[in-house]
Amino acid sequence: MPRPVTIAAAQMGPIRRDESRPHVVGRLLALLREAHARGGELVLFPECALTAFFGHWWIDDEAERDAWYESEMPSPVTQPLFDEAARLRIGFCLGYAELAVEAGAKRRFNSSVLVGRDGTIIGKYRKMHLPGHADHRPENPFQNLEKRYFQPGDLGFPVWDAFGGRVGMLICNDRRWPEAYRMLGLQGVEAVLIGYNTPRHYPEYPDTDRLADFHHLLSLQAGAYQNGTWVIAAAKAGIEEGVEQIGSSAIVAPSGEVIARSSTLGDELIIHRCDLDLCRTIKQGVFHPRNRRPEHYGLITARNDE
Ligand code: CDV
Repeated sequence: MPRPVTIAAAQMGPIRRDESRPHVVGRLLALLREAHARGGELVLFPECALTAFFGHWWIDDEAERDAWYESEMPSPVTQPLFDEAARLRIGFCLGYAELAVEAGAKRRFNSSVLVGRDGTIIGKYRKMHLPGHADHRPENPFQNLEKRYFQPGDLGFPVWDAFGGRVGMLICNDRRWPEAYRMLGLQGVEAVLIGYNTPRHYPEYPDTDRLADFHHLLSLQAGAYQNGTWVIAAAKAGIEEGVEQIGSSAIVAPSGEVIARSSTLGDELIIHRCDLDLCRTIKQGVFHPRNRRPEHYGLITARNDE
């Protein structure tokens, strides 16, 4: 029995450093409405979708830094997105920088929420794999300060029964790690939603610059096929405050085939009617659990280096 759910990846072009959140929310609303007009039931927005990717520059002052995070979700600024989603009966996944106060201490995460068609939050994920560095590297053309600005996620790799199937979230760098998909795959995930900001240039290893789109798609396609799941990925693309970021937002089938791919570096919606039942062929076929040998995989969690 087919189990179709129409999912959109809402790629965004760059966000200016001085662009206000209400203006950005206006852009998200336009993409949400387009998704609805094209039959969408669930829309994926990028990682840290409400502002420019501030991890690319050094900020000394704590108050100035904190202004880049959201201390509530929804907030008065993001509430219109939740209200419109509920009115249109369309769900969404939104990435944002989260400032939480837990046990009296400030904690900062690179997070995303999954929101149902009634506009209420179904679940939250906090990015586990933080790339980059914590030290100041002013000699680089731009910095990647995720290790300074965020803590690793502490919510594990949850999945939720939603939109007629089983849904999980990853954020950007997570998509390069087989273990991240595996954690979701072992819980029967059928759709993995991934927002990202991926600079084309890797200051420390520029040899890989020419391969940025290839490695991105390779990671999505492998994750999809090896776990028998749909993978949907939405970029923040284009030249943002001098940093060139890849596009290639994509919808990948459980077969590993790219079914839809963005063709610009701006705000652009791609959409597909994803049959969740296609996951079964791959999960039960070549990757049937009886063929797994978890008793021999201990090294994966016991060791971190070669
Ligand atoms: N936001 C990210 O996690 N970006 C990384 C880059 C810095 C390598 C990525 O994996 O795309």
